[in-house]
Amino acid sequence: MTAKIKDLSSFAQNQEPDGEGLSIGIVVADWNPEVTGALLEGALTTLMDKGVDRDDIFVEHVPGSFELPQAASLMIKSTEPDAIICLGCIIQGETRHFEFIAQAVAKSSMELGINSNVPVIFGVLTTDTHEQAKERSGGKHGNKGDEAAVAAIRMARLRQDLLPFFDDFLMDDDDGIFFDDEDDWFPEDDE
Ligand code: RBF
Repeated sequence: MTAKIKDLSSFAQNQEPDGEGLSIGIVVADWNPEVTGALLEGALTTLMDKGVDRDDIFVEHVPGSFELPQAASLMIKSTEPDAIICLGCIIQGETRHFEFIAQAVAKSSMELGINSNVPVIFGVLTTDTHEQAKERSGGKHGNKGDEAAVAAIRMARLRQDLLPFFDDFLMDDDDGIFFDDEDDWFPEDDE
């Protein structure tokens, strides 16, 4: 009998995300609130469906998407979640700031995740029209808040699986998981 070989992605897809015991932060932008409110609703419902306790979900609101990475950073420091979700809605037709805001938020969110080692999930809609945003926040294209919740659980589990192997590198007595400086990546041999 030939063993069925599964690659990592098929393995992950076949597994039901299990959120039990996780703590998740959500930062949500209040610009286009009917859209971001629906994203938040979707994220909360899915997190709880997958076993995350409501008491372990921390929600903070910010004025607009531009503020999401800053708030996510503050939340990582204060509540030390297993993952954090950024929810926002940037509509091209409404602003010539579109490219600046969208690119800044995407880049900063990714950098925050890499530098803090807490997964940061990008749940920011960037659409041409308000209609397209509605379709992706509980309309015919689903709810991207749901997808962000599943991504957060999967990345939190990945982090939990891999972090123990790197404890010596990642843990710092004063600052928890944060690096003080680049040398922490390559500690000198004591001898
Ligand atoms: N924030 C959003 O989340 N989505 C937007 O579509 C959006 N459009 C904006 C358009 C303009 C002209 C300005 C000045 C701000 C906009 N913002 C938007 C708000 C922005 O993310 C931020 O909250 C403010 O610029 C304050 O830093």
